[in-house]
Amino acid sequence: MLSGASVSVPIPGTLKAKAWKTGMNPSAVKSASYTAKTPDPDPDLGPSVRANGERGSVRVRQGQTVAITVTMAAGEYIGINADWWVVAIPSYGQIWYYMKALMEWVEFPANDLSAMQPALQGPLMNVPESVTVLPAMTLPRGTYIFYFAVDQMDGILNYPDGPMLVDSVTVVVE
Ligand SMILES: [Ca+2]
Repeated sequence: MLSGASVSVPIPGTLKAKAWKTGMNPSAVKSASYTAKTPDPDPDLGPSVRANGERGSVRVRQGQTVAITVTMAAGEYIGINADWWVVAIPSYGQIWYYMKALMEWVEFPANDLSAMQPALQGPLMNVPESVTVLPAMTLPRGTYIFYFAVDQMDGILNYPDGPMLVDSVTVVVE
């Protein structure tokens, strides 16, 4: 992730992220606490996820639709093989969701990160035009966090040890 960025993660603790390049040693570990939801300081690098076109935190009233889109700016990581992850975590219940393929969501038991599969496996590339991962739909009242992340291509989520580039958007349905 980006130095100095704060992100929301479902598990309390410290998120560690390392930059990586093929054939190079990982860079120094960068740690960030994520109690505060501050905007990404460099929105032009890495994955970005938006709700109704907005980053960070979005509020809608019940009955209003929510659409989730993603973009990617690969920057210096372009061409590096990666797992691409899209995950939705509701604040209620015991079911979370990951995107298995474009707009194909699969539910899994909350907190069981090993149950997830990447949405895509392949080299990091620039995706400047928004790609819809959740078409506009109404959601039950509650809070939802949508994550878009990339990490080393090994089929598993490299959390919490990284390296990982991640962005999230929080949706509050009132
Ligand atoms: Ca991985």
